[in-house]
Amino acid sequence: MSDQKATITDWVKPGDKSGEFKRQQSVFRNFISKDPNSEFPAEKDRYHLYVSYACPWAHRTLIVRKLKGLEDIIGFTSVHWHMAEKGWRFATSDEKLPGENSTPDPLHPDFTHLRDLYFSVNPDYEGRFTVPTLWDKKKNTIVSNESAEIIRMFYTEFDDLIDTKYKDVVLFPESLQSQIEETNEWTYNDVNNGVYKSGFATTQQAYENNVVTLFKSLDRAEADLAKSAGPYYFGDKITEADVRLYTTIIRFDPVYVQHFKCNIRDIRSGYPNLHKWVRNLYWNVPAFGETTEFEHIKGHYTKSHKQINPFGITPVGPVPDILKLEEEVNAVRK
Ligand SMILES: N[C@@H](CCC(=O)N[C@@H](CS)C(=O)NCC(=O)O)C(=O)O
Repeated sequence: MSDQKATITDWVKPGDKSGEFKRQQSVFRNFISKDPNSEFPAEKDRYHLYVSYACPWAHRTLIVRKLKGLEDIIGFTSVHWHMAEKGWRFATSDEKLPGENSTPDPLHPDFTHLRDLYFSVNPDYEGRFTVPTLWDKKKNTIVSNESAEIIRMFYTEFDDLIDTKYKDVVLFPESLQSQIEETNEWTYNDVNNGVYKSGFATTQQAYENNVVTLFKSLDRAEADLAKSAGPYYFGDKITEADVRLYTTIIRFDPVYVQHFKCNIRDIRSGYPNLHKWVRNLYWNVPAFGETTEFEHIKGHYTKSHKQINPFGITPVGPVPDILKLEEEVNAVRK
């Protein structure tokens, strides 16, 4: 045990000799339900989602909210992209940030930081103040701060309140559930979290172990996409596998390649199938493209992680953040 006290920006625990970043478990794990007698029943305008456009976990929830047509049912606020000693903060009323709803907290005008929300529920809260946070306006409490579970609630529990066309959006179809779960296992550990484990490592060994595993799993995703019978991970319908992989791949070239040293290859010149897949989602599916805010993404990582980038200089490239559908980098152009 170390007697050094960890602060919010210590990504590897002080005294941990492995140099490995270990992500904490989320603390609030309640579920919204269709059942009107449940503790958190699905209702219009009862729940509010706090996100950061920068954060890949929160990004999942924004994508699913739109895919399922929940825009009028669940409101949201994005925090400012800059995270400092007190964690995420809300934008102030004089700040103009790109992206819908990057505003002060509309529900608690005196809250300056996301942590205020957590402390209002539990003044002794000792966990991390993470996005996404799903808030219940009736009970004034946090329903969940675990994106993997929030998206699953959105898949089904509001189905009685939405149009048939959105009810028919099935992101976790029974016939694919075991394959999706199996894919989640390695995309979560090696890819979604793998970029963080590479970038936050404080020893050469921890970095190399994680970055090599990350690229092996990207190779696997590339091979799977080559075999897919349609434009999406499992054929011609979007599923959870697309949502979960997208939020890392869209950040890969603009941020992870240089900031987290994930540079064995990049997506645009090294992974033709992933590149085609991610561009199709970004340019052709509004739930993906319209929830992607590169200014938040680039600003957040490069200016918040001072151990990695002490001067907070944001690299200009790559230009552009994402290529158009038919464009290719020189190395790939035929
Ligand atoms: N398991 C959580 C992870 C969420 C998470 O780690 N979010 C990051 C932003 S990308 C965060 O808010 N970090 C703040 C902190 O750890 O202090 C989920 O998937 O919802």
